Amino acid sequence: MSLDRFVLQATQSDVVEQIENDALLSSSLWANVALAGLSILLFVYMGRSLQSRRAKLIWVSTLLVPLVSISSYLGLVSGLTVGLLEMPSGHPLAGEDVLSMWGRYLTWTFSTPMILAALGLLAETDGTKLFTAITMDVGMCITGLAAALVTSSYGLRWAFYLVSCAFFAAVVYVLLFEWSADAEAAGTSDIFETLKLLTVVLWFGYPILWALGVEGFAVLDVGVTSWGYSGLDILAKYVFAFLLLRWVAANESVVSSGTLGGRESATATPADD
Ligand code: RET
Repeated sequence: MSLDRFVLQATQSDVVEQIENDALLSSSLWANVALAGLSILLFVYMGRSLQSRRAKLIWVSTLLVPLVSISSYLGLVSGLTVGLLEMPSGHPLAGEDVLSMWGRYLTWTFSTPMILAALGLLAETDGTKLFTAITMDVGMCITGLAAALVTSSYGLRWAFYLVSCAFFAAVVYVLLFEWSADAEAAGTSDIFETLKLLTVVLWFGYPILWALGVEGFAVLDVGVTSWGYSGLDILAKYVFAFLLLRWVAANESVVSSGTLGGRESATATPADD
């Protein structure tokens, strides 16, 4: 095995060269850097006049989504979080060095909990359900990362994939059944149901893409897989966050009436209400 496998710098230059030589792949990354940048500016602007704690918390959670995203995509275009992995026997590309964009799975650990926090706050759920959704989601991302990084055994890649799916099932359950009821009670049902549907449908696209892409059955090549994730990201992150923030900005009174609501400067006690 050549020495450059062990030297981070050399590996980074190698993979950056590969990315730059593939127009489809590099455009899938740079498009997201640009969109994440624009989203950050737009979201800062959209949340500028929010007053209540709950609305502000939803805003910060939402704003963190493109902030994490731009960091994630800069990690990919710089080669920092991309590597050449030799696939184990049994894999369709066994023995070949495959370009793995593993940084995606790592950074989902930070972006997806923000999406769930924003949705949970919108539904005015309780701490237990929020904790459950977020920890299960982190479990999903970390085991998804493990599935992508295991090079010793094809079977164990899929074992991690299945564990990740089990975590995912818990997240979907909370979203579909627990939070829907909470949102109903909180009076945010209309927007919650729209965002829930958008989230659940799009999130299912990720494991499907993983299975079809180079990490799994390798039916799709690296560029197509990467555009698949980038396209899903555009909808599941920026479009989702835009719809949520637009609603919160226009309906702050509904949001601020919840348990975490109330103006920051408010001195009123519950008895005054
Ligand atoms: C993996 C592979 C293993 C099985 C499962 C997965 C699910 C990933 C999901 C990702 C969602 C990402 C989002 C990112 C936004 O920043 C890890 C692909 C179930 C649901 C919304």
